[in-house]
Amino acid sequence: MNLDILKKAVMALVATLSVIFPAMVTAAEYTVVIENHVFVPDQIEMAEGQKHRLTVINHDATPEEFESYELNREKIVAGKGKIVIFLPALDAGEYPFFGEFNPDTAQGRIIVK
Ligand SMILES: [Cu+2]
Repeated sequence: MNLDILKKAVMALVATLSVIFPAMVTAAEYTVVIENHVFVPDQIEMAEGQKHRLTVINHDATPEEFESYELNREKIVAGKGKIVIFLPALDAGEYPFFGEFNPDTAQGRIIVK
């Protein structure tokens, strides 16, 4: 199989997948790390009118809970664990989130523009 045919086959596959799994293909990807009970970064900028996939990686040995009233999300991330939060297209604005187990230090916000 020459490279051109392979390239066309891959493009056709991606086009097919984008029809079957639109969220997988079009969601913008973000990562936030929990370290010493603090979110790094503590501000995440997201674009308006687009779905989002936020990976939360916990470097601490203790569990944390990613929580946001504004985003209507609440999910435990185990010590040294990882979770993925799927978010729909959001209106412009600020969406605070916090770590429910360490709310004094674990504070952050998503800023949608
Ligand atoms: Cu909670």
